[in-house]
Amino acid sequence: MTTTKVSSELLNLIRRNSSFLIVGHINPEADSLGSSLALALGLRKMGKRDICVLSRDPVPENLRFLPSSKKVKLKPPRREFDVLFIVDCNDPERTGFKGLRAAKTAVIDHHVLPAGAGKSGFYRSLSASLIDPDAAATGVLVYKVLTALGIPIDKNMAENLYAAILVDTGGFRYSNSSPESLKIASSLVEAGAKPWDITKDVYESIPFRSMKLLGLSLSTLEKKDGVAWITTTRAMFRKAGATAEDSEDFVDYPRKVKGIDVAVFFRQDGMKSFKISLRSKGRVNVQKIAKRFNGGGHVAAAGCTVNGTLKEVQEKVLKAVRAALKGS
Ligand SMILES: [Mn+2]
Repeated sequence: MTTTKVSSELLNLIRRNSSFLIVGHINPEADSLGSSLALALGLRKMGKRDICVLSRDPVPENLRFLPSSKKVKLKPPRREFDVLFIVDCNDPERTGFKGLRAAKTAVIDHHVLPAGAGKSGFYRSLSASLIDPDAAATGVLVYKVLTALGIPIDKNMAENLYAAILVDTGGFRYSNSSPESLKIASSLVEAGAKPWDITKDVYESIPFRSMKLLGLSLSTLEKKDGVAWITTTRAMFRKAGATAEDSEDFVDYPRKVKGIDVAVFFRQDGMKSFKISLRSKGRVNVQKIAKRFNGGGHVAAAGCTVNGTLKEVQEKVLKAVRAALKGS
């Protein structure tokens, strides 16, 4: 059963059960972790004692400030839970785990369901769900669930939910910075979340090596026909003593260039292998471009891997981007 409103099925599922396994997606970010942790804290406040927050990948360094993030488990407990909550994704595969054990399953998420999902066995098997692609963050939905249950939002829940909404709205800059997400953020600040403290942890704690790598990469910036791009080579990673993780948000920089429609980031992973990140400012669907290279993603953010020399890869990818721009 899937709905975009907090349903009585979902509330009753929480009220009537006592053990909960909560899992987000692989490579978790603030929304996945903050939503999972806030939900766990809320359930605990209701008196539920058996709650486990699970993640396939460890909590990233810059999110270890999230209250109770130390309790995140990386291996599923052997026992069966009453309820499995899948959070900030809607495909069990995205959790990175196979065969998680629970009597009932529910999804809380704001991603678009895959085409034809309604007919699939997984969605039919759900006991309850809250799937609203119009929600700015899963944190918004968890806030609504906790509020509907009458749970007072404490400081620890507020910090987790504020971080979730902050990051998924790009620091309250993206078009999903709606009256609703701003109102909820405001009530989270009232509940004790400190915007500057959280901003410092999330945005102003870049490792030195990563900043050095950014400098090297930005020196490759080019712009042509509405496209801006930067490249990070293996030599740059070596020079900065950095790894792929340190270049996580680099595609945001060419996107900031005035007058461009598409930003591309070329990251060299192997001698002849490049990870490509694509961002659109709204005119082009970059997911379609990524799909041509067997990648995927969303309308405004997508990625793929392309093999070849840097020159070959850039020619191929930029040609596809230009074609998409012409067709738009
Ligand atoms: Mn999210």
